[in-house]
Amino acid sequence: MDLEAVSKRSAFHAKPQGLILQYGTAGFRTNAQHLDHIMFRMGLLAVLRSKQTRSTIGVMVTASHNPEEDNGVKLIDPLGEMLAPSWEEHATCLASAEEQDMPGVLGAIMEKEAVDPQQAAFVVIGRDTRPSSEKLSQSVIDGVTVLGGQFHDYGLLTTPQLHYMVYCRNSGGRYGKATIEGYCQKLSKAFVDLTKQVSCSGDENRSVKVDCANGIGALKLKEMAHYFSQGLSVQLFNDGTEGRLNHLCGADFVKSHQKPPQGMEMKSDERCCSFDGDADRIVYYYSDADGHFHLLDGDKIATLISSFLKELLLEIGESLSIGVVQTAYANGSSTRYLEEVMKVPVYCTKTGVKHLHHKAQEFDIGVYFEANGHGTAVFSEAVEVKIKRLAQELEDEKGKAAKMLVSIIDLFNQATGDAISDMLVIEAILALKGLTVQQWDALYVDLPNRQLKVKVADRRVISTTDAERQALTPPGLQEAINDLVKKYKLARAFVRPSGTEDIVRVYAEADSQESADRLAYEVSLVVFQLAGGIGEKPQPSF
Ligand code: 16G
Ligand code: MG
Repeated sequence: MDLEAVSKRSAFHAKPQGLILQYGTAGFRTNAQHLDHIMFRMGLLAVLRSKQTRSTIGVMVTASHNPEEDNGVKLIDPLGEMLAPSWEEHATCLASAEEQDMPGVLGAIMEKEAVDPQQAAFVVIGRDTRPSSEKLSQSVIDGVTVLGGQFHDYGLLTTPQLHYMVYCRNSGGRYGKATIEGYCQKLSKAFVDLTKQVSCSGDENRSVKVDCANGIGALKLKEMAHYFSQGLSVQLFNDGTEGRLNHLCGADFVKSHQKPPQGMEMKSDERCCSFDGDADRIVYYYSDADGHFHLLDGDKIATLISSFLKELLLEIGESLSIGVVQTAYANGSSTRYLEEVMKVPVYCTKTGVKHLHHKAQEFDIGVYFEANGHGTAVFSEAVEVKIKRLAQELEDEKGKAAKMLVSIIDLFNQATGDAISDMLVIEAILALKGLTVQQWDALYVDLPNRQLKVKVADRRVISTTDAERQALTPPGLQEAINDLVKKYKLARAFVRPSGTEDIVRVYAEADSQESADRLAYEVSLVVFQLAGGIGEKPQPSF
């Protein structure tokens, strides 16, 4: 490998001196102006990872739900999973190295990871619709080619579609064809097969309104719509023809403001959903006859999906284990419902899809969702084989249930959460069970909750344990939170440093909105006091 050529080429993508960025929860993310060198270097790193694993690696250029002027990049590992943690560290080192030190850092990673320079490398690249994404993905390609890697540029893709492509390419075609047609055909065939089972007396009027956050989801849903045009009518809003990406719309906006996006024509009781900017998150909602807004977040989605899967398993009569994985942000009512009413084991992990994904893989069937709408269900390979066999062998109702499970396995993007495939699974389940969005919502009532942000000088002073539910440092903080929580009914609160923004996040829930708001405010005050708050003191907003 010609490190001198790398060095020369790198000069065209020079790192601004002193700029240090971290590979965070979901890769690098910041204002697009600061990312050119990062992109080039991630192209280099993807080649090394590809050589080491002898597999195709993905590089996705996106900043998900962040504002349009931001961008970001993340690497996708061979099975369509997030990059392994030890390589996240390499990514941070490589990205932070000053220009003259960069080739040395590259060499050190190769040595540490025993990368064979002679091994071939293949990298696939995708990007979202941000104005900056095309140029930045060219910088990734520049990095790949200077190290002699081969590549395929898919151009515009949702993040989950690139995960799917990577998984397909590394599983010898078993998972599907690594093309957009392959993706559309796989999902639409499974959706059509599944919804064939809907009895005619069910809800005939199957249509859903989708807020696409003015992002890539709109383009990809348009490409797909004709594949399932008969089964479901999908009406797109915020499709990118006018508004700005993620501006006052999208899943993150709807979830955090608990109100409908701009640009969506909502009539009472109509089923609506929002994707985020790269289409890996989805939340549902409707507005009732009195004009009240009702949000069905990732927790409600996990409940719907896991209860349906449990019913199918009961029908088939196979004792397969099913588990639900959540984070500390899961609404307390959802956890209680899953454990006490549905009798499904529930586990809590740290925030970030990779943590949930790994835990979910411990079960025969693992359903994981973050409250923000990011999730999927994963089936172990052995379970998939077994269910496919049962679908052929079993007859009558048992056979029907096994066939439905096969379709669900095909519908879920098992590599990662995927708003398109989640939407199709949800729409199919609602149709099969004849449920309206109101009936689904009524499974349990969310506890009122509030999230706040606090600015501190260094958010690393806060460390947590117990899946982020308890603060270890600074001293006294957890005790102070415990004392505040005791003042309210059905209350819970926790704080954690954000992995994507330079702030500390506060979460509180309680029996009333007023109590949740008060508790969140009081917790932000103790964070400000004990964890080095900067700027203006938190103010009550109630
Ligand atoms: C990233 C994560 C998401 C998590 C969020 C938390 C992935 C693909 N995405 O967007 O799962 O909920 O970060 O952000 O892992 P925070 O650390 O700023 O709260
Ligand atoms: Mg996203």
